[in-house]
Amino acid sequence: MRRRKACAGSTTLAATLALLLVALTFITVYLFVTKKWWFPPAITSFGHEVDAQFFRTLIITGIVFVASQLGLAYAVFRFRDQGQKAKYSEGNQTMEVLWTGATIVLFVGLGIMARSAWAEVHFRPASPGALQVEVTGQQFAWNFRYAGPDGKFGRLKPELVNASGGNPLGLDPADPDGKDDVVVPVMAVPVNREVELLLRSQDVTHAFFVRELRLKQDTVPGMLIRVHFTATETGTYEIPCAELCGLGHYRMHSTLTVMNDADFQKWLKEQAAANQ
Ligand SMILES: [Cu+2]
Repeated sequence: MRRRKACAGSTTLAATLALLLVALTFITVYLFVTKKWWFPPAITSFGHEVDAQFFRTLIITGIVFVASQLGLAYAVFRFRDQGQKAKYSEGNQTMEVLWTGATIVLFVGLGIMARSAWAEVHFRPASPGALQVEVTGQQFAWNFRYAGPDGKFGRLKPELVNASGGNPLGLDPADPDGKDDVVVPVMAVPVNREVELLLRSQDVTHAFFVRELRLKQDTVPGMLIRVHFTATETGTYEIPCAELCGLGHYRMHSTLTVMNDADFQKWLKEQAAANQ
């Protein structure tokens, strides 16, 4: 039986493909190392922990990515068509056990390292002195409610919801606790003070997201979800809705302004006056 001759074309093709893989690998690494497109700086201690976790994950997956892409480039060239017969391989059980074991160790290890940051936001309740802000998502707007000087949120009645009539949350005028509640379409919080968000939705699932807080939490109809944070930098940050919630989803966003305490008290008083 005559063997097929090696053809020069396959060497050129394999070398080109291998070089392309090497080039793509280095371009990708370059983009990450130079931080060409990157997150805005975090403004909470939780945010710094998230970034540290992201960095750990990036280093580990980055090493695996580079090694596997270079390995693939090597294999593409080394095992190119040279007229040889394909060989059947049973695989290598030791290697399979090794890389499955390594993957388990890496994933479980990363999970263990992140657990305190996760627990900090989701399992530890906010401290008693935290400022409470109720956040309500609806198609396609955010509304924020502050309890006012009495520190108590008034009762809401779904049948009283009337956005065009100035009562987007359905505040019950008969409840004295709600008299001083302040409802606004933008959010402000004092810097360096813990803030507890009470997340609600009036219709479908939305998601409260502020990149600089590194905080993203769904708002779910029928549920009251609590998260908390302490912002350490003043500034204005965007609050987009991060859950595809309908045709107007793209325009559902608001702003979070972190201000010093005096400015915040003044802002809250102005909003209260405008609410009357
Ligand atoms: Cu939404």
